[in-house]
Amino acid sequence: MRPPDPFRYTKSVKERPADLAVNGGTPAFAETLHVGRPNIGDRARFLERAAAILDRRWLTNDGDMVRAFEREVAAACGVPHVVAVCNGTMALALACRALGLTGEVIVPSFTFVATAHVLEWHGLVPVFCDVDPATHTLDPDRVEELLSDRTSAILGVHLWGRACDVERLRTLADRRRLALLFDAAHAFACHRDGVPVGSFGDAAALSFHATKIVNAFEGGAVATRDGELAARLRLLRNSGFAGIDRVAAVGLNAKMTEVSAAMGLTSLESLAVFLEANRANYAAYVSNLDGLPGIRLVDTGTSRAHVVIEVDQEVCGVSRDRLVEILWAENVRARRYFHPGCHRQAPYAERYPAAGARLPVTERLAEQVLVLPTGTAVTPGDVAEACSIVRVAIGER
Ligand code: T4K
Repeated sequence: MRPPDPFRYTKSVKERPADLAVNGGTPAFAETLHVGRPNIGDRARFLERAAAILDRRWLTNDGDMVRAFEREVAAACGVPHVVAVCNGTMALALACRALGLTGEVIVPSFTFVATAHVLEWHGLVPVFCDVDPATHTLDPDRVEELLSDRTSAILGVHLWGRACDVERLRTLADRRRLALLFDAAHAFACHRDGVPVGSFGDAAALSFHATKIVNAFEGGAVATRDGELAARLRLLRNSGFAGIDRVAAVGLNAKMTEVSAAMGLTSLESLAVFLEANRANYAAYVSNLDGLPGIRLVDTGTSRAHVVIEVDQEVCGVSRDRLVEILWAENVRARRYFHPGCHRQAPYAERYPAAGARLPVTERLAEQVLVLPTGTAVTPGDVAEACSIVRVAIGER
């Protein structure tokens, strides 16, 4: 006999189809359950830091809080250099510029659109590549097929915090002297065989957006082992200023503010609490979705900051989109990240109308993937209730 599972909940308000809110039942949650509800650390610590910032009258531009945040993030990523910026998009943008990318860049289409937009914004050509069906990250075999004389870099995305096949991508990049950049927006506090995911590649772009496990309201950073690259990034984030009135590069204003860094530092102090909440919720999802036909829980990064399922309509009889309607009616705001794939969004859809034909895994995932709520605003009991809705929706009760 199996021992009792502490994460398995037997009591739920949704037992039969008539209970569903789409069929006239009362919504399961009075307060909406969001994907990406921010984790809030110790308020008193944050307010103390905010007061210190005001007292110092140093609000932005490489202040003490930003420097302290950079040190903490560098330690967590196991790299010597971290350059904090205003968001993850600017982290990617500055990294592309600092690495001197030109021509074509291989990038997955199954990602947040900012990954592709950054390339487009720089006048680079995003070459959309398919992903591995198990990990949802770049498929190195498909990458190899797309390399050309115009390729200057591979931009992999550690989607859901799950590391790309970093060894094979490194081999491909080295063979052709390409830059290897990672979008690690989802990967802070994730490890691969004990190695922080943010440490891979020539550089990794992190996001500390409100919805991320550690947040700085808005924030981002580039992590790298390369001191010269870090120095270029520092120039680029501050309009190219190399001294008080000497401009040495075409930079932008990508600076992180002190109050953002204060939130980031406060958030980092509670990281263990956030991780514990994610792990408990993930265990509850594993337990309560166990054995549901046509529902696959994806093995996401070790922070478990993302809970991702694939819904196979052929097996469970309900489409992902119908499941979204059912969950939203119950006040569970599950999200269709990253539907419909960058290649089907402007301006890429018009430019590459046939791209879908060489992206079969992306096309399927864009139709089947659903992201479910987790984080400190969600409890294992909420998870059990949300899973009971899925069960009833697919006729498993
Ligand atoms: N690369 C990848 C792979 C990424 O996923 C992202 C961003 C980036 C690069 C770029 O990093 P950043 O430049 O954003 O730092 C969100 C986030 O805005 C974005 O950061 C994130 N990825 C993306 C996956 O999701 P939206 O428009 O779906 O999120 P939003 O702001 O509507 O928030 C989602 C839910 O979270 C809301 O329904 C409610 C809840 N929420 C949100 C905020 C901001 C709250 O409860 N409180 C809040 O303060 O894009």
